[in-house]
Amino acid sequence: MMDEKISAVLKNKMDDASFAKLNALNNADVFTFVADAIELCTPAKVVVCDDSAEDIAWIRQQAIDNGEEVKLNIEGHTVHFDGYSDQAREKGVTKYLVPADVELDKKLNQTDRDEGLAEINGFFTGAMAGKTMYVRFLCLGPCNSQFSIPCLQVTDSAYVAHSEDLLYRAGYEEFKRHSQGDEFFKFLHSAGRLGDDNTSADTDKKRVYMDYTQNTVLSVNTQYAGNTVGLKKLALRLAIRKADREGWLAEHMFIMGCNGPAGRVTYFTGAFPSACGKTSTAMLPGETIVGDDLAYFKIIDEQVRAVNVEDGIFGIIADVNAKDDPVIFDVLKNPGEVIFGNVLAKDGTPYWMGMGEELPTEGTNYAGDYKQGATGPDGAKLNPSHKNARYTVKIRDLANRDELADDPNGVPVGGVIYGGRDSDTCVPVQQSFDWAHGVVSMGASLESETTAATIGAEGVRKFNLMSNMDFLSMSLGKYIQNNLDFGGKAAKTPLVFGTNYFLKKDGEFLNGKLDKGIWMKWMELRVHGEADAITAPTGMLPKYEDLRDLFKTYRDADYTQQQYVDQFTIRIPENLAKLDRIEKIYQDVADAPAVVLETIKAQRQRLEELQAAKGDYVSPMEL
Ligand code: SPV
Ligand code: MN
Repeated sequence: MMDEKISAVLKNKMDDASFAKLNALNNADVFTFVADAIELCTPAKVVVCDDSAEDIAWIRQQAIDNGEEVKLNIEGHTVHFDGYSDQAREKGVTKYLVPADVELDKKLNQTDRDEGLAEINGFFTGAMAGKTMYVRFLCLGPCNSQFSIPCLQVTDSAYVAHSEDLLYRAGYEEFKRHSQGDEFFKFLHSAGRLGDDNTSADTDKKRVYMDYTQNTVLSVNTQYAGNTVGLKKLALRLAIRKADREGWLAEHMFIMGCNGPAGRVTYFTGAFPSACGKTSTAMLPGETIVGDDLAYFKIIDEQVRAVNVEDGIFGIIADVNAKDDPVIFDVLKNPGEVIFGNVLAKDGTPYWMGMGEELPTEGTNYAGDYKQGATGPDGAKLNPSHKNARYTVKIRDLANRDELADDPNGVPVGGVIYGGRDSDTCVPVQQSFDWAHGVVSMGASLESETTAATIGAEGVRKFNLMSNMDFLSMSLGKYIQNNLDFGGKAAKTPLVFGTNYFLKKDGEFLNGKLDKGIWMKWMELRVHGEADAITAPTGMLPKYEDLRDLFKTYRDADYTQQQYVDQFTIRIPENLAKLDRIEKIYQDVADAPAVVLETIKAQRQRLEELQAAKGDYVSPMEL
């Protein structure tokens, strides 16, 4: 039975149908969260949606009717704009709310819980005046599985709610499967006061606060999906803590199937910082996609298995073109449900940089009206589309969706890949010596040159632990230890690989965009012990002959020994400098597992020995 006071708050703002949907869940925690949100944000009305096609279509129409999305010419396509100063995740205002008696790792952005709540609740007060509050139920991971985490999203943005329909599995029925008191995640979001252009007007008061003690995330005065779509990076932070409590892993990783010889499919997961080729690896032509951004891992029957947390893709659109990314390009050019975000729109057609077509010199973009050569409010030269412009689609609209993408037990993981944007240090692909060497020297040593996916300067080399640094919600040492331990729990530990798609020589990239498909084929063979490798100080390298044959078979390309030597030369000074940087970081992590510094030390020793014997730059042919 619902508490009378709560029932009165709810009934006051919603019609009988909405109230009945909420009431049927018989979950006091849900009732309380929604009632508290109503009292705080004072919306004009509240609509509760279930999993029905009717409710989902209604949400999409709301986004169009209220101007958050505008229809484009192709059936099912819309465009959405975030404000000029709301184009990426904003780390500076994204914080954990930490109770007074708790110490959270000092590398994590945090604030006192009581102070943070007081501040953000101030911003939420009356934030939905005159607006509709949408109450949505979704599910992280496949429904009705041991991976499922039910989620409650309350938002005043139909765009956010619509995005979630594309990106996640519907979860109203999932809530019914759970009982009162079961853990679920909850998200309260308000875009806040809107300007004439329908974007958040008070972005100086943008805040994203994680109240992990309550499994709650609060987000206000922002629309950009990375700050607002609760189930994406906001939930990841909660999931990392839940995984820690329960002995599994929540990672910032894609999952894809690679086709091996004789119809074999081998699954890989991969962690890459934003805008480093993660999504394009996940959707490589000729292979199959399970997910492109978030993965949960559990041991089932002694096997490492992973599920896609999501059901759609919020992908970077810049440089997506017919030649390099044919699978997604096809989706973006044909009827079906797509939200284009922060692109250039002209006469009902979306355009973006690097699409392989000439762009109009004017239109509407992330700054409003756009004309070539114009500058933004801060004086910066405008791009036609934002570098972090995005598309949102359902994975099932991709031609190569893997047939196990919805399997409640996930897919078996053959290999784990760590890759960053690195112009001068790491070889394009190598395998670690074992799980711990991979977790430490590849995952826990991941660095990447910054991109437009977060606000700040681009091209600066940044440490990014397992590409999960932005989302880490517990101590670095414990998180690494959890990863180390996890591998040991399975009968067969996945192999670990490091990739680098961005290696340069004399200022030029050494690899083409589709070369990653060849690295994938090599890794697939390694998982089954069907390709040899050369032992280098940093890991095991492919042999020239194997790559040559793979390039010939899959690309009909002649891969020369010179290309191989340029790409796979061990650059010892750069590798040593990287070890110095990483070592310095871990010397400052009090609970870093001992194996971290030991692994760094051993790697340095191997590099120095090789340097003494053969000089600074050692060709793989000399190993
Ligand atoms: C990323 O930046 O890693 C993304 C997009 O996947 S966001 O939702 O902004 O996190
Ligand atoms: Mn991501």
